[in-house]
Amino acid sequence: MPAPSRLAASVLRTQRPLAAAYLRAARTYSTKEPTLKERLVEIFPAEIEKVKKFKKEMGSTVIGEVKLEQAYGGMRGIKGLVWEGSVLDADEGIRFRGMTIHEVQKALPKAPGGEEPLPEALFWLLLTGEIPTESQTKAFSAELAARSEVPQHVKDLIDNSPATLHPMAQFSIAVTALESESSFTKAYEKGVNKKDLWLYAYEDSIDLIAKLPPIAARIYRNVFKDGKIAEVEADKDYGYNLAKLLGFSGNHEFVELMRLYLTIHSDHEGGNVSAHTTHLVGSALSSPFLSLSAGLNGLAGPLHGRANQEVLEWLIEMKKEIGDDITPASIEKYLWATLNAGRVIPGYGHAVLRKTDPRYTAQREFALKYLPDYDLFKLVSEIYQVAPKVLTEHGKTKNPYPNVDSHSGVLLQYYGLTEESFYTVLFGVARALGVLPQYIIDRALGLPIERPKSFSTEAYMKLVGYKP
Ligand code: HAX
Repeated sequence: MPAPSRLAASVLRTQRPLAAAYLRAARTYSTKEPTLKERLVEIFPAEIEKVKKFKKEMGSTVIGEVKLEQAYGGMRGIKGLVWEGSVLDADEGIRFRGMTIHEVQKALPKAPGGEEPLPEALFWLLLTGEIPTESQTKAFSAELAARSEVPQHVKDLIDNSPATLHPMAQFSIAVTALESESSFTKAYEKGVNKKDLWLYAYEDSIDLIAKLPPIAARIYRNVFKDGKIAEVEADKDYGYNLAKLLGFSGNHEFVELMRLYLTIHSDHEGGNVSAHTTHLVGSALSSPFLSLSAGLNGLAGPLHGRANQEVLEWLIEMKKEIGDDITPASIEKYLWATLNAGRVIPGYGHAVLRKTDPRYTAQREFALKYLPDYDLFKLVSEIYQVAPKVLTEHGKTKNPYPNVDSHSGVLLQYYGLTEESFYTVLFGVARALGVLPQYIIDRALGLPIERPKSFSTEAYMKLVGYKP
């Protein structure tokens, strides 16, 4: 077994006896290079110091102003969160640790024979700011596979859920029930030093991520198939195993789609409902299991992650309505009918973005490569030509362009994953890879419980000197 680096070893010896036990376990999967946990032990002390110094020297600097309308407007644009993994630019889209989606697609390690990035490598990048080597990624994939066993009581909960219970509700229940495994909660109950909490946050987060594919697949196989689930392969990557467990083993293109899908759906800075909720609930020192399940409940909303299901249902309705007469004029008519019925065009608009979502573009490029002639893809492409104009004329939405959810369902349909009420569960698996790195960082930085200030309308009126 290779030894941990000298710095990691000394930190472990002097500060964190508990970490040594974890490190031994992690080394089982290790290569000659440091494991993810070893890197964190090396990186975090300097990061913590950096933030401490920054806060001390610049803490009283004013970073923005808040208008009354923002209090009533979903707090849009208020700078009040710290999120290390990604930053969203209104025009350019998401950057993961400073890298665009294209750069990430190029730079992250791939599976043998694969061209898409490995999502577990993205998790590493989001957490550390570093790109893991191929062998580090391989060791990390193996660690996730090794930790994937789901406790029997969680399996029973899923198996006993009625097929009529939405897959996202089943998913959230299962993740909540994993709380029984939480080393974080147990450590807290034993009175662990606050400085050590991140170690338990890390362990829980890795366990949780590892168990998501079998949990998601169990829900899918129970609700839509024969309830039988394949085994995780110990030497395969995360996306491969997810595809296999869902029942798409041997379909290389679908495996590639899962790798891309999980990567691009992972993180979208900290203010979106699922990320913010996970972060908020975590600030009360609820475990990663309880925090992520809260975030998943937010993701299940139709204005957020469930939009991918809504898009598919809306496309199917549209196809029924307009039949083979797919022309710009017939699409425009259908778009107006949706808007005039007081509904939103699902998959269009965004709270921050003001251009086409690069996650939409990444999926479009995948479709152009593998399924350029698929009729639903062509329909999505036709809508893309018409919807921005219609939404602009409609005059309400600040962003008339498509978001991530506009495209994902079509790709899944093509490969035979046709049950759209399952789509948000896949989004949830991906979102865990984005929000749990921040959960771990939050505990390492010792961030306090979140508590913004609220006022009643009466109190706001008084505050701004308004007399009705
Ligand atoms: N179709 C019709 N109207 C839309 C619209 C759309 N796609 N997008 C926004 N609008 C409307 C809003 O409902 C709002 O109307 P009211 O003034 O009557 O309330 C108005 O335009 C201004 O909204 P906005 O400031 O442009 O957008 P918000 O920041 O309030 O909301 C949403 C952002 C994504 C929720 C919104 O664009 C929407 O509802 N889109 C459709 C649902 C969707 O695709 N959601 C997924 C978004 C991506 C994501 O989070 N994925 O998980």
